[in-house]
Amino acid sequence: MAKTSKKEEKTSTIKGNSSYDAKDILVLEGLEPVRKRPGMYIGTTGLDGLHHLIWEIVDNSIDEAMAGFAKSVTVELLPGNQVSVSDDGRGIPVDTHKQTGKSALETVYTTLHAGGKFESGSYKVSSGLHGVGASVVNALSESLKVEVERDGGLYVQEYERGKPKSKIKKIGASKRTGTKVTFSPDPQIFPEIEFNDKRIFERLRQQAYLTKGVRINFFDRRSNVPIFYGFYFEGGVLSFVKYLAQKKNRLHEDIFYVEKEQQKINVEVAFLYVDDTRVNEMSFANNIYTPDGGTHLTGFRSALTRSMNAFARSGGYLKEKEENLTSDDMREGLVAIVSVKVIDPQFEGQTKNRLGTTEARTATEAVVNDALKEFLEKHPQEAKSIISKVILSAKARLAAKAARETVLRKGAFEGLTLPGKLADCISKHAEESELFIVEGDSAGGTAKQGRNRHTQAILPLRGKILNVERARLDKMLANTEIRALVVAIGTAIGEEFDLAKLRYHKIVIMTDADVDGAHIRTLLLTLFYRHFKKVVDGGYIYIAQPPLYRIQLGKAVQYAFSDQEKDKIMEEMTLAASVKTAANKKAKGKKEELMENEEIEEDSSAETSSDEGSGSGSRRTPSVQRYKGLGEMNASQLWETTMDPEVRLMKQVSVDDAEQADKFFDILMGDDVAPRKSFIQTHAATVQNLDIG
Ligand code: 28G
Repeated sequence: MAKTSKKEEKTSTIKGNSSYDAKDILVLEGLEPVRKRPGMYIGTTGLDGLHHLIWEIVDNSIDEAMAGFAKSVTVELLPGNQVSVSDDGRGIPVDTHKQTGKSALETVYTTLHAGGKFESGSYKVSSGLHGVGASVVNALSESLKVEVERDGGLYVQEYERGKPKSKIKKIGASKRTGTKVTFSPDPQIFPEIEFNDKRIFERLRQQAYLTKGVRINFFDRRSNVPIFYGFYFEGGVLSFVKYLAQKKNRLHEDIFYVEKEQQKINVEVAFLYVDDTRVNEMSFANNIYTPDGGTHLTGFRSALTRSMNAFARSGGYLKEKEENLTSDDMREGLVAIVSVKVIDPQFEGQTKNRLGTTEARTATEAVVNDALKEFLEKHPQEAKSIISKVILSAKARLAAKAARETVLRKGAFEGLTLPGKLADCISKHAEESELFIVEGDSAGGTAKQGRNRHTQAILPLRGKILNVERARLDKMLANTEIRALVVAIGTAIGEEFDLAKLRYHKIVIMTDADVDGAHIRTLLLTLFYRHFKKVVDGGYIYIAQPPLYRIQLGKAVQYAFSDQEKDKIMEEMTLAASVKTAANKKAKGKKEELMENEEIEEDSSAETSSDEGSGSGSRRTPSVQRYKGLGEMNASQLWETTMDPEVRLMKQVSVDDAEQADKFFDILMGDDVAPRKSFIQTHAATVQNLDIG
């Protein structure tokens, strides 16, 4: 293609017509610039841009649906990189315009930005962010065919690289109406042409949620076995929220939903709370995703905050002296869709990912305020669940704030020497050093004796801290023992945190297998999660796995880490013993054997003393000891079962584990006894080794 100046580009298509002024020239620009700089119109000529062609055409069908004329849209991928899109709307007008000598259809498909952005005062998807129009798709297709059914006829016009092959023709009769566009992207423009069916049908699914009542079909007919997806959602964004929350635990049954027009803006919002700390909030303007939010999202958030605070106050959930719940408090576990449709949306920001239209804020805020007030009044169960969740988030926020203010002052941990209770390791290399945080002074003493003092350090923590402090996190950091731990870790805390200063690359929590042990573990994990997240992220935190049972037969000793394992070991040992018994039968009398059989221990929970060194060496029944705490092990037992790197089991703590602990922290450690009790009861079955008695 010959190089042309900008001026020439603009005027090149307005042949023989001198009555247009500059403004019209822009409107009636030809398609050459599109083929010259496709990136300007569709972003890239990579796979993004390729798929963009489909979105452009589909958007036109969706617009015809939103205008109330099309009921269904069908997208088909055909062999030979052809795509076809059809709708059952009115059909693009085909009659020839007197002045231009062209049909509306041809004008739409051969001129840039034709048609105007908000001609009939209706909402349009296609006027949105990219809204470059069908002519751009035409320009970038090696072939494109438009079929229109309207006014009793079937009309067709074909193009090559944006140029009509002939005038529009009526090729038959039809009683139906609608538009069908079939095109194949130009390989001269797109280096790679490979449509991704998943990408297409996920987008269509989203569009179907956002255009309720419209059916969107997708066929992939590229191979012998066609793939079909059909989307139709009567519930609109309510269905969308249901879909997003599908695999989550809902905190309440009924989903909030409103759809209303206000100040010529259509507002559609649905939300639900799930048992999660993350937010899943998506906003759309004219069916276009706005990842950076904007005025509509701001409006939604302020309505949510305002309504919830009003309800929490009037319902007595918030005391007079307590401060308002914040917008952030509302977000944990929220699954929400905010969708607005405005006549002339303004997108802002570098990437135009944010809605700027001011009226969208007031409209969304007003619509959600009214509807939410009513929802909370009519759904007391929902209201209670939501408010409780939000208040829990607020409490966590206040606790964290208090902790920052009181304990995390600059230099609060500066210049502190290593705590006296720490039995440090000899090595100064963090990579090989391990810190065992041990529950209780007595187990601490045992661990000190049993350890490899070259690489293993021991820090005993008194279990008492729990009962004394009833550990709020802020108070927790004020506790001398916890401060000792913080100093021992070496990274400092808050603003001064420095992972490079971590003194041990394994920090091992070693607690008893009972309720107190579980509490201390939760407390420590929460501490690490909230204040040493990078240490958790780095995989430096571990949980020791001490055995639950010691099983002995004669001089043979085995350890079991679960009830199942204990049963298996018992069985194996007994079997081995009976083999031995059979061999012994010949040597010893039958009477003795019978006597010994009566000693078989069945009850695993009964504590028995082992007969180590009883001298006979021929006992044939294992004895079982259940460890209630680390203190019941001697130093060598603790080493060989729990601390020896060669044989020990240790669980590396993931961020998810720590996040779970953080979630349960307030329940387990908080002042309210009732929720803690019910939590322990409901989770007892899932928590291993939890000794409630
Ligand atoms: C199948 C693939 C993509 C479409 C229509 C329907 C009308 C239309 C489309 O008109 C031109 C200019 C201003 C009115 C509008 C039909 C009014 C009356 C339409 C589509 C005409 C655009 N009858 N369906 N365009 N305006 N579907 N699907 O492109 O004056 S585009």
